[in-house]
Amino acid sequence: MGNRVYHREPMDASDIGHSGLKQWVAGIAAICKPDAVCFCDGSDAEYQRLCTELVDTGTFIRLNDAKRPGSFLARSDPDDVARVESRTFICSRREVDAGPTNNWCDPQEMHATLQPLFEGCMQGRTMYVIPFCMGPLDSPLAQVGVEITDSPYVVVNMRIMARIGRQVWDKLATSGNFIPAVHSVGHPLADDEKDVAWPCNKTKYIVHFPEERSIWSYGSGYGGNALLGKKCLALRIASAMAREGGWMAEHMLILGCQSPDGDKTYVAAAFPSACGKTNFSMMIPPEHYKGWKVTTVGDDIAWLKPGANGRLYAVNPEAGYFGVASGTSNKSNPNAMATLSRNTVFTNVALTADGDVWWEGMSEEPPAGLIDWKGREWSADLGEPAAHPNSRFTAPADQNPGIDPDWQKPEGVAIDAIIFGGRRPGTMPLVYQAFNWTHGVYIGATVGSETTAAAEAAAGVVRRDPMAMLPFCGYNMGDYFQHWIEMRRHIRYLPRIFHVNWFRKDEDGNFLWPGFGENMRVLEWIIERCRGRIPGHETQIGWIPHWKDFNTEGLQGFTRERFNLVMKIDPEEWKHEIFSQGELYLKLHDHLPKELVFQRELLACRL
Ligand code: O2Y
Ligand code: MN
Repeated sequence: MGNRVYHREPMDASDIGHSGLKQWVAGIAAICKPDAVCFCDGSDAEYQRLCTELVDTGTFIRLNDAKRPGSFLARSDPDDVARVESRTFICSRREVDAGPTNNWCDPQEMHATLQPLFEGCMQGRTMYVIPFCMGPLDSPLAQVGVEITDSPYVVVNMRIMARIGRQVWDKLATSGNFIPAVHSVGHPLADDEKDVAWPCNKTKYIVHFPEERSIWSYGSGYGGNALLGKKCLALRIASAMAREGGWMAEHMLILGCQSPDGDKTYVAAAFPSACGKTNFSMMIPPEHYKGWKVTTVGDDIAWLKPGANGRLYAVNPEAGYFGVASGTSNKSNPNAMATLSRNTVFTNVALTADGDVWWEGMSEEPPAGLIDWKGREWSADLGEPAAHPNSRFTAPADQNPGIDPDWQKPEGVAIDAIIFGGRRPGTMPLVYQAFNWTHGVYIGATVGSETTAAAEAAAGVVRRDPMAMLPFCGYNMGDYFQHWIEMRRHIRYLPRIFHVNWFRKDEDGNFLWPGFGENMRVLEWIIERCRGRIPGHETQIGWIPHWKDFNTEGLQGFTRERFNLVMKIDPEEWKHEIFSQGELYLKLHDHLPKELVFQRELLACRL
């Protein structure tokens, strides 16, 4: 193929005994025509070398080692700052299998579209081959992928986000299955052409072939578009695999909660993006919760599978956090702040005069002398935030002081509760419990979040995001609901299902619930319900807490009147809610399970 293969201790191409994989790599190299091919060993030496290269080429700024050891700042192209849903495709053979909520294209047509884009796209660059494992290496749920990329930024981030390198080469051995994932920033370099700090292309494609089980991504170097183990594999491809294999790939955090009696309960929770998932997964109970402890298994994705004992087990397929920096502070999430105190890659945050990082919400006052995410001297007069609102930290999960001791247990942790939630200024009480599994599926399927002024859509509109999976389900959403309903037959001890809403407002637009660590009070009620230790109050929409069973100790100003407001069920608001669900139901009508149609009818009758 005429490409130079780096011979670097301890890994080179001759170490790879997997002939199918080698053939695939050679084929991709023949198309993309990189200057060199590097098989990643995942070692610390390799990581350090790549970070130094990224500093030398201007992609990374090394942060002050005394303040932020082993950490770097990257600034992306201003046009490459987030996942691009409009350029994300599910290319199943039949359009109906992608469903009306995904962008679909015929697989052959899409391959024909991608082929010329990938032709020679890595010229002047090194092509990295990253073997990665989603899930603990020895887990029966683990899935191996191999990402080919021309972005050293991606290699460095993948090393934090997944288990990569020699351990995965060993797992693959000579013939192991893997999910091929090809990524290019789409910015070939002509002879002597100088590279830019953040190469990318205006043309972008993030493409999934669920039947082939492959991923192709072109034109973006950012987050979910480029770190292909995360949303692409662990959600879109995995959700299609899970449907066939009788398990579930969900956009859920997993946390453990230990009460003073030593009992531990694990819960999984799905909230749409920007509803505080990372904060909830790393919550620290308030002062008076002596003896209570919350631990993190995962902050974003859960793979769930029924165990032989009839319980539902969950693993976090990831090994790091790609968290939103903006808004993260010692008040909102002290464990996240500790996690990102070292060995962290920051993207699109502001740089302080002393070589540290800052973002809106980290402190009340911005420090003097900030350089913003675009590399400009920042002042409030610019009228723009210093950090991009979607600025990110990539940090290793094992640096989280609240990491759960069993977060890497191969079989996962047994889940007792599933929580759905959204950002709802009205209608939705602080917490309620589904009557049963099918009712819970209906609650999850109708999850919505009200759009904020920052979102593209008009503020105040409820955007439906079923199970928080709308951008991440690799097949027809109606079939996905059916899969949820069918899982009931495979789980003997079904988790209880709840809905929470931290965002309810009073008539003056003030939040009724303080949020953050106080969410522990809601979690306590949920856990006590799962353990069957307290009665619920039956309402038209589900079970809600009795005032006497809801722990308000030490919660200043939270009177019974306020409790009644935050738990209020207003039949008029609910009629509107049922009506507004109609849009989603209509969109999915031909694959919508009858059970969900009946659940909506039943709710209407109860109201
Ligand atoms: O904007 C991106 O590329 C990342 S989106 C993301 C990243 C981490 C966790 N969750 C999300 C999400 O959108 O749900
Ligand atoms: Mn997410």
